[in-house]
Amino acid sequence: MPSPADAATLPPTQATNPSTSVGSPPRHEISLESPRQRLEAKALPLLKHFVAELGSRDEKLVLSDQIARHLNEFIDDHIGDHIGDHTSEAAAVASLRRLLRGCVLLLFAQDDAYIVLRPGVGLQSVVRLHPLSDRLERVSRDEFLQVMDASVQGTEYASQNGLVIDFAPFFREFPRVVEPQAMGSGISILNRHLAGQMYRGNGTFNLSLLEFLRNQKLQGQQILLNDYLTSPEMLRTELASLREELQEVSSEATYSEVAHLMRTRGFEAGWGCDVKTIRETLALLAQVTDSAEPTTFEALLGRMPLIRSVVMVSPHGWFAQDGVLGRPDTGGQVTYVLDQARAFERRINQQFAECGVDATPHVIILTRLLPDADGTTCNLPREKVHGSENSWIVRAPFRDEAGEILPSWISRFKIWPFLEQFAVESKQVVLTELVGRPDLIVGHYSDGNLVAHRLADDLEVTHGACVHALEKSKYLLSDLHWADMESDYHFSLQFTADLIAYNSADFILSSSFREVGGNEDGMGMIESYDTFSMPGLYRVRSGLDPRLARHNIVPPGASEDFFFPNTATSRRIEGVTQSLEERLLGAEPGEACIGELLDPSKPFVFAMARMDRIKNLSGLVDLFGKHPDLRNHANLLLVTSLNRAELSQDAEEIAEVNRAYELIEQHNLAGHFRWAAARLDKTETGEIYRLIADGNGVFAQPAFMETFGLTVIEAMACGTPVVVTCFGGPAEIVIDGESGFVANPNDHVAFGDALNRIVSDRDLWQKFSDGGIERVNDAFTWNRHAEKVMRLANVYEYWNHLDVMNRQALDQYIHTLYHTVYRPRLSTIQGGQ
Ligand code: UDP
Ligand code: LCN
Repeated sequence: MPSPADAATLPPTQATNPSTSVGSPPRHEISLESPRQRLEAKALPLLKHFVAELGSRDEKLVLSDQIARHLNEFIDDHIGDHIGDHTSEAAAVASLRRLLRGCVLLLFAQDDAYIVLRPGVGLQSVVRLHPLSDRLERVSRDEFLQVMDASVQGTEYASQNGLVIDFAPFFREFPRVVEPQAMGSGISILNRHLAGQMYRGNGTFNLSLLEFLRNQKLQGQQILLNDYLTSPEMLRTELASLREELQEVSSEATYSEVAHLMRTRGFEAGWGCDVKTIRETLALLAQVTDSAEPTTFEALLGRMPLIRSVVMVSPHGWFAQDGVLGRPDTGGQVTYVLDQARAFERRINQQFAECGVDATPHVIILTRLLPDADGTTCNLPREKVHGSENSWIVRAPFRDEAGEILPSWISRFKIWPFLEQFAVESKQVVLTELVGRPDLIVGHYSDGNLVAHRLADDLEVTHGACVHALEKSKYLLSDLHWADMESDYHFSLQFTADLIAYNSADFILSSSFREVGGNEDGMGMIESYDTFSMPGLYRVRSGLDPRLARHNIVPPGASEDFFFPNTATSRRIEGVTQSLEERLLGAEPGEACIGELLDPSKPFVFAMARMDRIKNLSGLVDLFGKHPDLRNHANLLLVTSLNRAELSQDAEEIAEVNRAYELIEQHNLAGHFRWAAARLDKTETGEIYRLIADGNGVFAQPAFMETFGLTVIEAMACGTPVVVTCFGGPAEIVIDGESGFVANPNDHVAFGDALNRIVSDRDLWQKFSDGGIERVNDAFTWNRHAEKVMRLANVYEYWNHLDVMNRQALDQYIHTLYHTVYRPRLSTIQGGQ
């Protein structure tokens, strides 16, 4: 199976050309120029030379990491020695490096080379270079997609027109992020744009605001404004009088003491629990009616108690609170969703208390019911979320065509045929559970968001979409060579579902830049859906644009109940500490562990992840085994849900377990490693990180690609220094050299050196331990996450209510794709096999 680590080309697919054609909106071209792209004259011969060398390697398609590697070699081989002496040559090299920084791919077609450049974060632009030409020519998206198809299907097939998908026309008026660092603040930008636009529109803004605030009910009770206020002028007058009257009342007086006074002026509950808060909120309202200033408007809407019930959708994998993490398809998303549910409930409760309304939040996690639950609670239709007052896991089954319930777990790649019926059944479950419609639906990952889309569409509720680790950029050329991978992965369904669900969502939540538009050196996950082709199925001229102001980076946290510093000794539970020490860290391997330790007092290099290829734990075994100093200073500890291939039904997991065994033997690691098969609960997980910190050990996250990486913030919160992959979210979490090290897991020596430096230098260890705790406290907390999501949801709810997006055409296009592309492909999966 290809992974981002193997930079190899794959054989061409035999797919046929599409015969269907859904009306594609008007053609558009990219227009992305930047100074970085304007190649200085001197660099062109250098680029030509470089491209010619790459071309001579007989590979039609060269991908980003190969390009970066070959470029370094090329510069070392041909130029290296002269750079210092010749400034113009140095300038040309610098210019070439700038031009090719983050370059996505290079495709050779006849004499031409097509180069996908990244003129900025989240931006791509295609140029063509002919050996006899003295300039780079811009290439349209359509032409490029055809050339890509031709590389797989041959020119004749590729030149026959097929289905083209293009979402750009629907978002033409939608604001875009210009500065890369603003990429995480989509809704604020949208808010600024719309508020300004509406305010200019002759009082429309104030009228809409009045109607919106008069429309709000909470558990059947009118809140915010009542019908006494019939015009924006009246709102202003009564607001001014009320504010004056409240100046006469003590700030400590409660809402109920002034409720009557407020009601006579048209104001209901929801403005604050006491007069001090009510005055603040009314001051915001007065400012907003005066100027629609977007930040004040966002602050005002953020305070409103508009959301009481939330449905979160996460169907795949094993969703439960205990004994599931580490099973196939079951990892960070489960941790994330459970913590997010608790955080939402806390935040809504807090907001209700601050606003002075008497209501109870209700949060539902909608997932799949698994009758063959293998000792877990996945067979229970309803389960309360630990540590919550009114948050529930609610399960609905998957059914086959005959309506029979599917008993067992099936891979996330094969669940597509069951989701439509799951959504239908879930709708009833949700309506019964909540006794009405939810206020917000939050989908998770591809399948969760497809179901969330169906529900939100049906129930007319705001849909926030959390992305998580989508597959498209995890598997090399998963679009171009989809047909070869189809029987295992069914990417034709998944990528279509992603286009449908993420385009229809009202706002999109990501955890890192990597999940959206990437960084200067590499493409983002959403960005990978912008322009792509699945030869024989469709071409996507514009799928998901990472620069649209719909993307919001709101990182998650690590639960403070479990992930606290090892120095907080009074919070640690002695029994848990002892049992973990005996089972996992002693000289003799405990139950389900392998590997004796010659010297268990050495610090541990610790890793905990699923045995997926992309997590690269076998790479960690390899680099540890090859690093004599590191072996000398430390032991290796792996905690994974299993360490015996025969217990797995997952092909990828089996291969990875086998590979780890081969490497253990090859490097003769006996005496230096421990491999524990364990499904730790959250208390134990927190404690194992702390035990590693007690012994001055280090946590390693060597994945080939990680979109966020919850284990990284968990380890840091516990005071365990970390060495993390440079590919993806972990590199955004860790400030290299301050709160840990960021290293390239393909560079075994460098990664091993980073680990070794920490375990052999006590001062550095301490610096990273303190730095990690500080970093998590500053940037990764669930309270901040929930506060922000609720604010976004309120702001979006407002714009949604006004229908400023005029979504009708977009919705129709999405329905057409669902019925003419997505649904017909379901028949390619037989009975979930
Ligand atoms: N985890 C666990 N046991 C395992 C592997 C993982 O408890 O054997 C937990 C880990 O503590 C974290 C989550 O699963 O909360 C993994 O999340 P992460 O974001 O690091 O990776 P993912 O599995 O989502 O790719
Ligand atoms: C999936 C992943 O692979 C991780 O990188 C994330 O941390 C997790 O989901 C939660 O979003």
